[in-house]
Amino acid sequence: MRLSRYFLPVLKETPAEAQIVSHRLMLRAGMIKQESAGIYAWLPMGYRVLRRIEQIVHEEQQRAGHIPLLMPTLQPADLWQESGRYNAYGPEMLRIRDRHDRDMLYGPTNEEMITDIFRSYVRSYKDLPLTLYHIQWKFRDEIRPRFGVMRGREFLMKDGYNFDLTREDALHAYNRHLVSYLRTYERMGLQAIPMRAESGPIGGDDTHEFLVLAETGESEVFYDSEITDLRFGDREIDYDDVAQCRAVLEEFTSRYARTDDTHDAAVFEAQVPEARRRQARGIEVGQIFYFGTKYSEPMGATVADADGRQVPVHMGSHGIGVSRLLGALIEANHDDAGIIWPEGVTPFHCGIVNLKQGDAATDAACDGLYRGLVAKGLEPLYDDREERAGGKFATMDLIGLPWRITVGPRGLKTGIVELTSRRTGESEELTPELAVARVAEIYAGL
Ligand code: 5CA
Repeated sequence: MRLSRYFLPVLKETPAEAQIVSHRLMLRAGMIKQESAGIYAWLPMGYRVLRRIEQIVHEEQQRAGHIPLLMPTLQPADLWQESGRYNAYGPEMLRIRDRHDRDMLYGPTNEEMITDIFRSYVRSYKDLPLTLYHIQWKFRDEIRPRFGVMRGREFLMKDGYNFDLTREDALHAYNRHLVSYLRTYERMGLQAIPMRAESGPIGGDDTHEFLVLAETGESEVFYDSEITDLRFGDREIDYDDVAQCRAVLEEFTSRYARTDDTHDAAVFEAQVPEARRRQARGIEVGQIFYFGTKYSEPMGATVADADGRQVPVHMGSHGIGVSRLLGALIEANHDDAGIIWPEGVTPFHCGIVNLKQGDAATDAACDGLYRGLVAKGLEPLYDDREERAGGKFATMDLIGLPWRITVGPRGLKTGIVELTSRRTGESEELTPELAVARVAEIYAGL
């Protein structure tokens, strides 16, 4: 993409309404525009990152054997009356009446609808296990939408639902989700710690939230500092292997880590030596639930078991805050000059800065770099505007591409360009061919 032809409305001033750094940077970097409290338009740069995050979520869900579908944003109220949540959900639910006076709602989550889909088609235990998921916009009329996409009213969520014959099978699905989430967040360059939590309006007894530690986080958390040393890494996992998935759950959840809803000071003190006790704040980027037959029983989602008896299926639901992740990623990756995207989610792989636009040699070298990067399957952003070098650097730093190649007449005289890491600020002088090869190598494993 050439910046002169792109739509990147960066702001010079710091927007006064934004209280936290990720919100400020998303507005300044031209990623989002507020249309109403807690409702945002995703401008091209923000939309690119959103799509990248979605892509990682899709890949990791499907790797775990979960099947994508797409349910609508608008739902009939009838389904929620069956589960008893239509009245229980309260003012967070946006209720709508259509022209035929039918009660509808903008879905805050999809347990009822997926249960309805399941009961419409599935009859036998032989069709289990089954996990269906989608990535779809949700609406919750939050009393205090704030911090930009972090607590929106309209937000993008991945929500997945497992259907199993027994409690044990459903607990395996729970563990499988936990493993897939660890992989998902790590691929984005984030550490998200599973913590014991409250289930709230979704229901059920077993639930973990995934928290990214950050001072601006809305949740108060208590944990054993040893937990921050755990990494899933690139270990192989067989998602059908019950013992293997359970072992990962045990490894990541045996140490004390709880949100304030479930925190118990006495247990904390008994289990964790004082030097390892931590109290901090975190951003909740996902939550997994096991709730058994809470929806399948009232809604009649049953299957015939091996003896021909009709039994309600055991279910759980599992969410990832896809749009909130942009905020969490920026909270965890920025400096005074702007965003620092991890390679896994960056909107463009590499920036190209032409220090002397209109100079035949620098223009030709930039075009060559651009073609070279594209030939390697990468997406560069070429700043080809007639602007001062300082302005170009400031824009690149603000939007946070992890790598930048700078091309100027002085370097070109000796056949050299400069490759700079946004994170460390370190530069290397290389030939254009080697610079392309280096950038391609960096992204090769991602
Ligand atoms: N049905 C279940 C799981 S599929 C569910 O709705 N879970 S949830 O309520 O925990 O939401 C899942 C994730 O969505 C949360 O962990 C959080 O990351 C994100 N989320 C929830 N509310 C908002 C909001 N108002 N703005 C942005 N993200 C949100």
